[in-house]
Amino acid sequence: MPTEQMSSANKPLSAEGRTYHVETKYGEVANRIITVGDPQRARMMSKFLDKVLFERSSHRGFLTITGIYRGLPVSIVAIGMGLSMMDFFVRETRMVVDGPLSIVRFGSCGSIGEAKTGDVIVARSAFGISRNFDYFRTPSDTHISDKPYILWRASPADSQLTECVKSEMGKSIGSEHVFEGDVGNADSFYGSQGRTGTDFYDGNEHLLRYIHEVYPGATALEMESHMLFHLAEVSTGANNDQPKSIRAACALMVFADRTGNSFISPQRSAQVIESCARALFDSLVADMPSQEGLHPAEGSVWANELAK
Ligand code: R1P
Ligand code: URA
Repeated sequence: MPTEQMSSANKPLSAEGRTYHVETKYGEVANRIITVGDPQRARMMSKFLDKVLFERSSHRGFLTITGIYRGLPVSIVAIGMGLSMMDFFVRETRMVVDGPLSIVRFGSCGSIGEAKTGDVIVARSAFGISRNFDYFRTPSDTHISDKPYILWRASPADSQLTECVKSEMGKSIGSEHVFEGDVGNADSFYGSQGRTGTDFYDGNEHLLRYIHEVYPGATALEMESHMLFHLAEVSTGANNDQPKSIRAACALMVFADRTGNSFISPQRSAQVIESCARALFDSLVADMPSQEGLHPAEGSVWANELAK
């Protein structure tokens, strides 16, 4: 068990030891995690757990569900949308779980490659796409870049976890529906994903072409994966002496076909979630098949289950 946790400005915790935004504490979150954007997706996926042991909705919109899948503790965390929510989730979850964390993001995306709506894209790496605010000043100020959007260098997905996700996903929905590629993590659904309109000046008419020039393997656009992979890349061990205590992968359902200009129906997206749920849990179990040495059975919501 962890030593007594103190609340501070650096690390605000409730009297019960819950983190400030996600509102979980030691023993409530498993080392194997599926993270999604939409809480409804999290609830749909929780039906595939053998047993649900814990559920909490935080005042900031995070939903954590922990249960048992094939005899092992697994959590599903719905985080909402965007880079900051991923940052809150990864950092605050790291605060309350000891040992290695395997995190698979199961999100939605727009395809800028061959994948069509209903297909799944597994991320090889993820890069950031940020709006260059200074470019839009009058007169424009180009001290960071003379382009309206900044493309950050890619962070890799964990190769072992990604192989597990790809293989389980292929078994479940057919390998012809599983694509692999680099994912662009934009800071907006609109401007920095190259969606055009007349309400705002976004300077993004050539953005998709620029993305393909810089990242020829770019296949998907979404809003969280680069932050997840980046934090995994800079994660440190329990005593700050073992790098990369977090390993991460990402599977994205194609909701928008940006080439064919179509969007998935709610019925079809529900079907895709149902078809992928088991594959995602199975990939976490294949990646981390035993509970030996993992963070505490004692005092955790799964303690009694594992003792059976
Ligand atoms: C935008 O509609 C949201 O969908 C994608 C984007 O990353 C963004 O969060 O992912 P989720 O479906 O997981 O939320
Ligand atoms: N999510 C995104 O961020 N972009 C899309 O086009 C679809 C889902």
